Amino acid sequence: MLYCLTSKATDIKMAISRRAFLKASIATAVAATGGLTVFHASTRFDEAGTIIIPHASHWGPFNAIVKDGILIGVQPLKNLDAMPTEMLTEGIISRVYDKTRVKYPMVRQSYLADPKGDTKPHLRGKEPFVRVSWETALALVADAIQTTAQTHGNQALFSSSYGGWSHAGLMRPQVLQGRFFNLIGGQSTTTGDYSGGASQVILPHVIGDMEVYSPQTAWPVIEKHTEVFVLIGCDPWKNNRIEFRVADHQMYPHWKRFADNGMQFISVNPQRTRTDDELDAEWVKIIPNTDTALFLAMAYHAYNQNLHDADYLDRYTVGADKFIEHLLGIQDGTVKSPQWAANITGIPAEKIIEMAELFARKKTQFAAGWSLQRADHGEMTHWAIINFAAMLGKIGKPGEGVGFSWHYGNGGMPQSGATMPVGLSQGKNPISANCPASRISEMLNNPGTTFTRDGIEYTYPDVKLVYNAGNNLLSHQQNTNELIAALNKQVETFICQDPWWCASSRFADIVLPATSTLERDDLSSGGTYSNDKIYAMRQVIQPYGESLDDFEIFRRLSEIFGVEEQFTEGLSYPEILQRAYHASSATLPFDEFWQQGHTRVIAPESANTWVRHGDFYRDPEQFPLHTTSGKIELYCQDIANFAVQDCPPMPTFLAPFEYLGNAKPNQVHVVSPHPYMRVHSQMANADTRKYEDVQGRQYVLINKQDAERRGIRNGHLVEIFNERGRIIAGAKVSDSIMPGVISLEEGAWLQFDSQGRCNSGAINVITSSQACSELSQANSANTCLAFIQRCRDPESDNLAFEPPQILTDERATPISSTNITLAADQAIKQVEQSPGETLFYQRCTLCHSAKDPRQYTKAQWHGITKSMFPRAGLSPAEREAVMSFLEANAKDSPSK
Ligand SMILES: Nc1nc2c(c(=O)[nH]1)N[C@H]1C(S)=C(S)[C@@H](COP(=O)(O)OP(=O)(O)OC[C@H]3O[C@@H](n4cnc5c(=O)[nH]c(N)nc54)[C@H](O)[C@@H]3O)O[C@H]1N2
Ligand SMILES: Nc1nc2c(c(=O)[nH]1)N[C@H]1C(S)=C(S)[C@@H](COP(=O)(O)OP(=O)(O)OC[C@H]3O[C@@H](n4cnc5c(=O)[nH]c(N)nc54)[C@H](O)[C@@H]3O)O[C@H]1N2
Ligand SMILES: [Mo]
Repeated sequence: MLYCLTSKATDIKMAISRRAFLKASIATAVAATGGLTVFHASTRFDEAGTIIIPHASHWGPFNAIVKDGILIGVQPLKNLDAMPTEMLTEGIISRVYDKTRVKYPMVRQSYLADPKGDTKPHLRGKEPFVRVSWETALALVADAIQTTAQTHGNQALFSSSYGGWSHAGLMRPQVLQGRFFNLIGGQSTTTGDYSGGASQVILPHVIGDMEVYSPQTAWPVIEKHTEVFVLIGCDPWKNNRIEFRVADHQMYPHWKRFADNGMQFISVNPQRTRTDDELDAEWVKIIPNTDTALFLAMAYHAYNQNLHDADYLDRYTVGADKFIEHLLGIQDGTVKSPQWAANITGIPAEKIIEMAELFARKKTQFAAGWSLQRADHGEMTHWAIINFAAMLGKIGKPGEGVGFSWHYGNGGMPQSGATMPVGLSQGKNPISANCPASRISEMLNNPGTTFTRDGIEYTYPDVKLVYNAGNNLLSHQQNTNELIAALNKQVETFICQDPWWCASSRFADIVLPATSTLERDDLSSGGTYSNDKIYAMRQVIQPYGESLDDFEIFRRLSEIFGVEEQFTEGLSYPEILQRAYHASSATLPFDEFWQQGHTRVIAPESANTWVRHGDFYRDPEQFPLHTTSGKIELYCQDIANFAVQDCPPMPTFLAPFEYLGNAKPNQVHVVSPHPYMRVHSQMANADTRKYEDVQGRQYVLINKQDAERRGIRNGHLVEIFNERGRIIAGAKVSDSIMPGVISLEEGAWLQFDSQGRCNSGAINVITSSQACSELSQANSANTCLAFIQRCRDPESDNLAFEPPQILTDERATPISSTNITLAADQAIKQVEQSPGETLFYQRCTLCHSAKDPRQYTKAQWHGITKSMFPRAGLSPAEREAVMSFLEANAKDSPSK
């Protein structure tokens, strides 16, 4: 495909000259890695030698500018992206050529020396890697999979590839991994996620949907009606900088308009956010993990002052009597008064009263982020907000009520309702053993023990092999030292598939280098809820080193196991992409779309007036919620029946295992928000880190008062520590964080010094892996106390972005693929599936949806499928077939 530069030429030249310094950094990277010799001229070159190739990413769509096979510039697309970020314009290009790329398949030295003997797992992350051929690497992988499955059963194979954050395309590694493993007898997997782990379990019982992944009231309704917009640990300005698919930042001008038109913003947060600055929000400082107390007290005050809406409670809720008794302290003797909450939250009682009255009087939209539920007893916080909003009679009214996804996926953009392209499916996993996403260390340390989640009992598998593709387990899981010890004790083979020497690659036994999306074709769409654009992610450059596409890696493994035909469905890679495009709502012919790089789907006019919970409010009899009662459950009998001690049946303030209320002298509370200049750990190695890092490390935000008391100044190195670990970070002294609280963004890479301190400032070295409760078994990353002091003895610069030591004396251990019989052994176990079951596993299991129909009740499935079916693009008949499968297998199905 040839491209002509005409009208856009000037723009591009400007973009290129603005990014001129990037050429220099590429040149440095090229020099540092011994020369980028693999970049042959692409067939897409035009005569001038400079070509533009459309691509798309979590950071937005863009034109890649390529010269002589090298990406020399990234040009944002103003007509599609309302606010391109530095991550797009500078980050993508700098990380693709960074020295942290994995150039060749690698095996840890002691593992390669004796793959089935003493592999010395304690040397993971410490000893050199040996470069091997793909043949050797895949033979080792296949042999480890086969031996493990034959010795311990397929349940001993574990996928830590829980999430799909690797990239924006259809060909996500964790999906391809699931697809491959499910063809050879399956693997143990994670269930739930880190993001909204607590709310996605409790809220279906309370309000009939997970809420955290649901569309929000359309912005025109907010603009017209809302007077007060309350942000509770919610930072849309930061969190919407990226998307799960392709960001386009279309909500940003609307947020600005809300503020310009006089909408009042109030932000309840231990730190002041970018959103607060942009929208001029009033900052109400709250002690972390105490939001439940605040909302209980406001509910008490509303009741006490007769500001509540008794008719609304009657018509739309159940359990108000019990909840009000709780507020009055009838059972526990504690009145949930503003004074009571003031002592817990640190917010003066008068302020609590003022807010309760303001929210009762004005048209108020409550928007909560998810960080508050990544905390001990995380189930309580969103629920407390729901109960307060219901007391005021707000849920479902235009411009009022609750929303738990304003900060995610451009919440507030009208939804097109169109079908977006969907990639390959994972298929059905024959293994039912699973582990809640954040409980991996506990699983490894306690094989065979039982646990409950949402009232169902499970048994932890006895895991011997961990496969990690497109996930940074060593960065994302809490309590890194505990995790490393558990992996070293229990896991015989740890495989990591990633383009970079990320935290996890370094601790793996076998590292399989994946191409980045720039090195292959793919498709994507955006935004998350609006679903109004489909993007081509066309190949921009040749694969780096010997890296292979994720699809190709799993295709080769499938070939070794004799299931290639099933893996590819007999289709070529381009055919799979074209099939996905044709199954979407797009009308533009594929070739035109591919040339142009995107196509739009227009949202219908009616989408502009959509109100979250609006149907229910208008007619609760015709549109009941999918809770047991069909109403909002202020007290929930289902939860009471589970009788889980640490998750009471109505919102209750329970002291977290660590918070300022039980801190030792000098301890601070550590919150770990998502990064402004990264997607988790992605971009940690990019040039853009210069904008945020302090002395080359993750920065920590600390209040002036706290800093002064400890002799810490802006730019100093500090050591943050507790009984779980120690990290070194760089101090940003600021008034934007309240005293007693420090904040470190999650996602730094790892580098331990000789004292076991992480010299890169990776937060999870000090966080706790304790579950937030036995109901959801979700993580409690934001429940963390630590000490902080000046660090005067760093041993070196941060070396997390130096590649590990690599040896080149290969000793190949090729293993004949004819020995691999696993798939044949398993094939006989495959049973026939109903059409609904097939459709469910083919089309409905991507992203955040549950994979096991038994995890939800029939009613809950009706709630969840409301957004799942349109996303999957099922016809009415297909929906019916899937629903009957789900009903027959739901948690409360009589056949279960
Ligand atoms: N730029 C960027 N955006 C992202 C991501 C990213 O990595 N980078 N990741 C995406 C993903 S996977 C997810 S799950 C979402 C996460 O979305 P969230 O969980 O909502 O986001 P966080 O940034 O963790 O936290 C938001 C705010 O909560 C505050 N906070 C922390 N603890 C408390 C508390 O106890 N009470 C109150 N009131 N506030 C508290 C923090 O100070 C922070 O300002 O973000 C998504 N968006
Ligand atoms: N303390 C604390 N910890 C947290 C959180 C918190 O708030 N606080 N948040 C949690 C949440 S909500 C989440 S979602 C997780 C996120 O945790 P992860 O999803 O593990 O985070 P990422 O850093 O995005 O990891 C994606 C990996 O995919 C790799 N990758 C990119 N492109 C490709 C590709 O094409 N192929 C392959 N094979 N790999 C690729 C990247 O290099 C990277 O290593 O972290 C959790 N951890
Ligand atoms: Mo997340």
